[in-house]
Amino acid sequence: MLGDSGVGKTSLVARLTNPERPLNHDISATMGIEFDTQMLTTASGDKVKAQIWDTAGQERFARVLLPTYFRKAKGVILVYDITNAKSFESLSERWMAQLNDHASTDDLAKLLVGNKSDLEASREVTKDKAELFCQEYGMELLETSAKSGDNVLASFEKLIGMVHDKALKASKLQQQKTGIGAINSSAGGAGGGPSSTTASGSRGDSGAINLDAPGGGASQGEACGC
Ligand code: G3D
Ligand code: MG
Repeated sequence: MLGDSGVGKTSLVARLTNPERPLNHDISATMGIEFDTQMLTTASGDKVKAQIWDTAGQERFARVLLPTYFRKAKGVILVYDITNAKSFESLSERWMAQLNDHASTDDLAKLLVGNKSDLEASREVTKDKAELFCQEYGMELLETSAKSGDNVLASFEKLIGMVHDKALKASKLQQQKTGIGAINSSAGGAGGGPSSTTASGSRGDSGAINLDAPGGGASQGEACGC
């Protein structure tokens, strides 16, 4: 999950993983990076265990921590707030630049999400403008509301579907080369990554990296996320 502070990244993940939990729960500002796992179903009916990394927008965390995760990520949801033009501008000025610098963008599935669609009266970013951005960067757009729940599940399922398709294609290629099939595209990632296509795993595992713990970031950095 990438995007400026306050656009609703944490609320979107919370709505997905705990649909019954109200918006203003006790996760004020995300510190560094936190993760949740969630079983999701692709359009083709496959079950995928997604590991979702929720980033904090603060500059000092972004500079130090994010590059490690960008390199491991299989997919990214870029979030802006439809009532905040600045948060949309940050996508091209900041977040896309960071992604291009640090992520293996060819392999990365990307989805643009305009959040807070329930606040239509305060809209500052038109859908047309967002569609243009999507055309430029080759991604799709969904408008969501973490408050009402509108399109939240659809967004995560869309991204995970793209990640899953890429993993299957890579697996088929691998199979052609070696004669052995392996769907898991997260080789080297401890515990599997967001593209892990196993149907096992529990819902709701979650954790937070202790930024003060020596080596904490490095060990968690072995997992990958979106
Ligand atoms: P972030 O993780 O991107 O920093 P948060 O953003 O999830 O912490 O959300 C920032 C604020 O926006 C929160 O309000 C949250 O309740 C609100 N918010 C998130 N999504 C929506 C939405 O879809 N609609 C509306 N109306 N509000 C939303 P507070 O008041 O706690 O700062
Ligand atoms: Mg947050």
